[in-house]
Amino acid sequence: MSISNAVITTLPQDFIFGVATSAYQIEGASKTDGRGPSIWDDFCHKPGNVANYDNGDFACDHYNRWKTDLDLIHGLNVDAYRFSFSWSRVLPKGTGQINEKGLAFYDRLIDGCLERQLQPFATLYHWDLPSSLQQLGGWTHRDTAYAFVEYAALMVTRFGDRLASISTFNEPWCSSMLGYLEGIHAPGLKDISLTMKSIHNQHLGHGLAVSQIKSINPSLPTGIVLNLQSIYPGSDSEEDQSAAIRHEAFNNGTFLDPLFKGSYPSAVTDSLGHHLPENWQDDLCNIHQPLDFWGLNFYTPTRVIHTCQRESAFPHTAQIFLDSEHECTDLGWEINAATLKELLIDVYKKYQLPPCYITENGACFNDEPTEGTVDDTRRVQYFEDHIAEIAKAHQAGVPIRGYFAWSLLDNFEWAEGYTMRFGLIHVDFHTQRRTIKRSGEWLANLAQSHHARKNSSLL
Ligand code: IFM
Repeated sequence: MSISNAVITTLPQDFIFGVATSAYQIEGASKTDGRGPSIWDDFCHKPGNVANYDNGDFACDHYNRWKTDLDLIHGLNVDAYRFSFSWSRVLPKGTGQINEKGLAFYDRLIDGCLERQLQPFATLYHWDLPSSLQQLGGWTHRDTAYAFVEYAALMVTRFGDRLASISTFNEPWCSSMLGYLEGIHAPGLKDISLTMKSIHNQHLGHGLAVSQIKSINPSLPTGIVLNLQSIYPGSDSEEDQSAAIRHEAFNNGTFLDPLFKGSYPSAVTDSLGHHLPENWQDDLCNIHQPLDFWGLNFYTPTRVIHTCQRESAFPHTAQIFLDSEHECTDLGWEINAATLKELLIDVYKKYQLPPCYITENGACFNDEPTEGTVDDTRRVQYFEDHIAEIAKAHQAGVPIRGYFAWSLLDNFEWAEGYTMRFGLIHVDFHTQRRTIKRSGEWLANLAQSHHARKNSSLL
């Protein structure tokens, strides 16, 4: 299988390819060299929260294997590596005392990227809040936003001059909706009032951190990563069409509007505004900051219907799955690449946005090695189809600068533990043996062809 030349040549020449990971999902070494606990350590160690009672204590042991893992990334011929910092590794209590050994790890990692010509794309927050901050209320407490600014300042002062970019948050939708509303992610709460507060305080942390980052290092490209939903009504009925509009206001608008317009959607404030922190309006100008880029993480479309159950809260919608009509991944997520292009075009129509990177895209298929190879052709097809749609979106005028495959390695997939595999590289979690899958080889060929095209046009 090979991606057509036509696709490659429609991507801009300075388009970058990369691979992505996050700290808690791969680092392990959860108690090593002074790292403090995070909410995910606490959540995993309570029975019933994570499949098989799995946890990130060892994960992919990347803390010890970073050098050979960077060699593997280099071997994939990609331009960039997107990773996240573990807040509690560098500030074990979230604020105050700095852990130099934790900073030294990221020093080694970033220098290791640069030695291998990999652009380091760092994310400050990929869900692993230091436990001490959760004890004070976590994201429901305004002080967590201020603690986040202190952490951002520390990281940018130390590393800003060696990073290719910094993102404040990865998928704040997940931290708040899955962590505070659905209770399936840390900290495991189910409360709409706490959810709205957690959303607002993350926004505030983002906005204040962006100003701080820019005052320390004005030339460091700064952005945020969102998992926007590509939303479709489950039927043609008027009820379901209105449901889709409400679902979009709640799940996308609550994030896009404050960040890029300086307001919340009125449908959201009319129904849920009383749950926002007092005087929330005064924060909007701090939240709405100019950004150099934003990242979109995309996996699957969302189909919704109206729900009239009496206990249902705004937006009064329920998600449905059309698994009989579309192929699905091993996590049951519908595969539908065209919906990525539609989302990109739609969101640029509705908002004034800076250029975008696809900061995550990938699929869960649990293929295992046979005779030393992992033949994950379904993942290759998934990547091909999605990159082809990205090229179409680019041709339609969407400013897309790059694509990061999720993920470099099979890793700790949150509530699914180690049961669900997204890697380009297979990990045997008993031996930590890495096996490059067919999708890894495919990405290496794609990135190489893209470089060849770039180089030939320079001749
Ligand atoms: O593994 C996650 C990642 O941490 C955030 N985005 C979605 C991925 C797949 O579920």
